[in-house]
Amino acid sequence: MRAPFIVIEGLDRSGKDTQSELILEYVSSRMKAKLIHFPNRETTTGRLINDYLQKRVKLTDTEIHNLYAVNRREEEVAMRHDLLNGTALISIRYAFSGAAYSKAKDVPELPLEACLGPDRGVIAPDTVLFLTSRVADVSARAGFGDELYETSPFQAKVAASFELVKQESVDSVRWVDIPTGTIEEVFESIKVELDRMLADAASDNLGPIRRLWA
Ligand code: NYM
Repeated sequence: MRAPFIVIEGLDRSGKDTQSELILEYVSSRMKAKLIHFPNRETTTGRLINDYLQKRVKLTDTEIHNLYAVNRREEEVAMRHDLLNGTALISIRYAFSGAAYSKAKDVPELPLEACLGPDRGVIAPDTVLFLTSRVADVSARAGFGDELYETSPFQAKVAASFELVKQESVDSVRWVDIPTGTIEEVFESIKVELDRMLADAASDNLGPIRRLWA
């Protein structure tokens, strides 16, 4: 049985970590499941990304954009293996963040096509759960501002670019905008999607692994 691949996306401090733990617990009660997170800060590329985000090293916008994409490609073999061997994957962020954050920088060298380019053909998730949120709410959360990109004007641009990325994605993935609410309310909306996916997985209806934006 091919296992489902679920991506959770949203602005910084939008609740992805909290919801992904609930998703992991729920999915794990039905099948093997793993939580992954991009950027994976444990690898060589991830350590460099971490230094960039912590403002310890400077990289050009194109360099960091490509580095994020390489950081995802590094996991592809392991991800494919898990999905084909019945382990569901829940990923906090994926190529959608990759394109949205770089597009939000609004620099001439990164038009939308260049933002999507390095991730074309990566493993497509079955569903993208996009946590909608208001910039005013995320910017009021604890820790906001610690890393590069965590400013209200930039997050507003990221929200707008996620809309563009969504338009590019709806043909190849199921994109679900999750309305804001309490932790429990948000998870209730997510659970509807999980139930649908788990039912598809159980009846072997997920189909073969697809490629994103390809
Ligand atoms: N980010 C994340 C990108 O700019 N491009 C990407 O491809 C990915 C995966 O990294 N502000 C940004 C979004 C976040 C930052 O992510 C670190 P997190 O989930 O806060 O560790």
